[in-house]
Amino acid sequence: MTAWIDRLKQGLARTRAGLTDAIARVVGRGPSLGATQLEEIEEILISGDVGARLAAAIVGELGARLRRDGGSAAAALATLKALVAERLAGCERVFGLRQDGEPTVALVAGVNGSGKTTTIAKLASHLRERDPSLVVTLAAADTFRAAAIEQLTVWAERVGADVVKHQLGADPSAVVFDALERARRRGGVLLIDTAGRLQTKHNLMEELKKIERTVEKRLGRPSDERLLVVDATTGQNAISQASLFHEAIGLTGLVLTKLDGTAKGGVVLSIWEELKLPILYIGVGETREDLHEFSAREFVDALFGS
Ligand SMILES: Nc1nc2c(ncn2[C@@H]2O[C@H](COP(=O)(O)OP(=O)(O)O)[C@@H](O)[C@H]2O)c(=O)[nH]1
Ligand SMILES: [Mg+2]
Repeated sequence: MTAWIDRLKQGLARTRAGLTDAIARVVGRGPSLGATQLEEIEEILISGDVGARLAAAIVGELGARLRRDGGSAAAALATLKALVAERLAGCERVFGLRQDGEPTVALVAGVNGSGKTTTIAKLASHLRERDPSLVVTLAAADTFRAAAIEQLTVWAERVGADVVKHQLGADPSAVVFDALERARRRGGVLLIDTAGRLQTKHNLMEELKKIERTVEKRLGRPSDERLLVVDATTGQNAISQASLFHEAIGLTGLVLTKLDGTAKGGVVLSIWEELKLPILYIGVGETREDLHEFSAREFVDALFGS
């Protein structure tokens, strides 16, 4: 656990430097916080991808609380930390496994390069760590690039999962159909890797809908999770992106990747504020240890130092 916190802190170092450390410098300039400093804090929050509306709301509340409590500049950071934690309340949810003997099915979507395949591998590894006897099947439903199928196969071997794949260019729903057969026989969890071509958004969404229909037809129920993998470095675009996917397949939650590669980790806040979709996991690196169940408290601690 401690090791993870250190990893998280290391992963979020850029965000801490860009956001929290910058705010600490503003706060540290004088004994109390004036209007100019509050404005500067708002700008820092916006540049850290907290989103303009939310940044204004947080700073408004910060000013109000400091006036009410007669808080010093020193108290400002603690107040800000508390405010951020309050904003994130309710945004976590764990990935649950079905207990009725049916396979747990998770459809994983997202644009190209967001980290779907890597996240699936990390998730498989994480779930098997939690329960070494868990059977994990991966469906290579990104059939558009040979490299994608290959990448999933390599990961499957590494994390001890089974992979169902067809040839390049095959119908993704046919892959999913076969993978569902396999999962129904073997039980456990089925993670479905999908394509994410941005240039043909319409077809992409239609295809995801078709995959979901295949699941519903085969299992007589929707998939258990429809997760969107979002690259945190995408910035505010991530929100409109997520809305499109949500419209198409009704997302059940998000995974935010690459929080290690950005100073804009504030996007976690704006995504939750705008979409109100739970964040199940965050990725802070490229190895299989770099995925963790999202905890608002740990995130805020890592961001503000504790
Ligand atoms: N730094 C960092 N890189 C990541 C993370 N997640 C994925 N990546 C990298 O992002 C790139 C694209 O990932 P991939 O899983 O192939 O994306 P996909 O196209 O959505 O399947 C790969 O080089 C991954 O190693 C993360 O949390 N942090
Ligand atoms: Mg992929």
